[in-house]
Amino acid sequence: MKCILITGGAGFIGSNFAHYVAELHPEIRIVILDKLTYAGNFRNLVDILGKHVELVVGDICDVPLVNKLVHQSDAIIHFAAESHNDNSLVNPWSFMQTNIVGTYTLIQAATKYNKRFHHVSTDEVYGDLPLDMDNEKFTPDSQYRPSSPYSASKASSDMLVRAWIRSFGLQATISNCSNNYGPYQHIEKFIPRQITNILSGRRPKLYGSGNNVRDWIHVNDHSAAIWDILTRGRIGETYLVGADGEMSNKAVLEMILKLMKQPQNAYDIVKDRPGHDLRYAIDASKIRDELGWQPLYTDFQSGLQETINWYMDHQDWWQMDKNKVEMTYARNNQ
Ligand code: NAD
Ligand code: TDX
Repeated sequence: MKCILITGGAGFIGSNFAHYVAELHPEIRIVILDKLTYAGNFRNLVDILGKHVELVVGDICDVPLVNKLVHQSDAIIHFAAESHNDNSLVNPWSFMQTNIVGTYTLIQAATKYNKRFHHVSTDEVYGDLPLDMDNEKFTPDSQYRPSSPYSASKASSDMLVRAWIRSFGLQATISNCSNNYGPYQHIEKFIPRQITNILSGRRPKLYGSGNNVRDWIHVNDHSAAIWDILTRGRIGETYLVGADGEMSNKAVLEMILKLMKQPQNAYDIVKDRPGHDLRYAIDASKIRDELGWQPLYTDFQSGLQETINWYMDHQDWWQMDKNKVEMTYARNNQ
């Protein structure tokens, strides 16, 4: 591959992936297509932009622009999305537009120019699992049962990619990953919200009982998995990505409080998310067995400490958004 197109590369996971490829393969030209919505940040890329890495500010629903960029690339890695469940419950329209119409626009172009396509998706398409930790996990054969407008729009985009593979021979793979954490994650999301609440003198906010379980993976392990699938995955296949990182929200919050030297009960319980998924858990044996991928960040506590340090060291990155994000949550009693 001489040139890759990364959609959504100014967001959390896309920018981490761009850094990952730029470091590993400086010979590859990287073009990033990003609309720079509230979630995209030009500053996530400043240290790699230059001769080999270019940012094009634009919309994945813009057919002429997408056709031109796809035509020039050898492969497309598609991250761009509206990604926050809570926002999708208030205003679902942009989720339908970007996640469904945007993916459609990209796969039409990738089919037209016969380009390799990797679709980045989420474990949330499978709905949720019972809370019992020893219970079943999601596998590539799990039924699609999305619960929120966000996960329904991501499930729709997966279905489009699958149909284009079968009907038009699109050279595509799909990955469904669990909850990511690490640097550059928007402060609307659970872990950075709590860290920046503490750093700005606010109390952390836990939805409902706090018993809901998420399966955490460090964003660098996700980047490595996507690279392995892109370069060695079987066309037409779906790979589930997860690092056996199941923890309840309450346990994660208590770990953040401990690492930041706060009392264990220094948080507020707030209104629960409507339709709140109980538990996600990934069986990643397919990517482990077939591609030899394995997570390197196996100690969640030290990954979390590194992440806390990043938000402490990059207060200028998040501080200007903090009041606005918290005002939006406050309007929703969260
Ligand atoms: P994010 O919200 O941080 O970033 C999304 C990026 O897409 C932003 O830079 C934004 O500007 C851009 N974008 C939005 N609409 C666009 C449009 N119409 N055209 C061009 N660019 C647009 O999201 P993230 O957390 O980095 O997630 C990236 C992808 O990974 C998403 O597809 C998401 O569904 C998937 N995913 C996320 C997680 C997670 O834990 N965050 C887990 C599994 C899968
Ligand atoms: O303040 C909060 N308090 C709280 O208890 C917030 C923001 C969240 N929560 C809970 C809700 C969830 O159970 O924490 C958990 C994680 O919440 P989010 O960070 O909003 O993530 P989630 O809804 O699990 O979805 C994430 O993982 C899958 C990403 O945002 C999605 O893009 C990805 O597909």
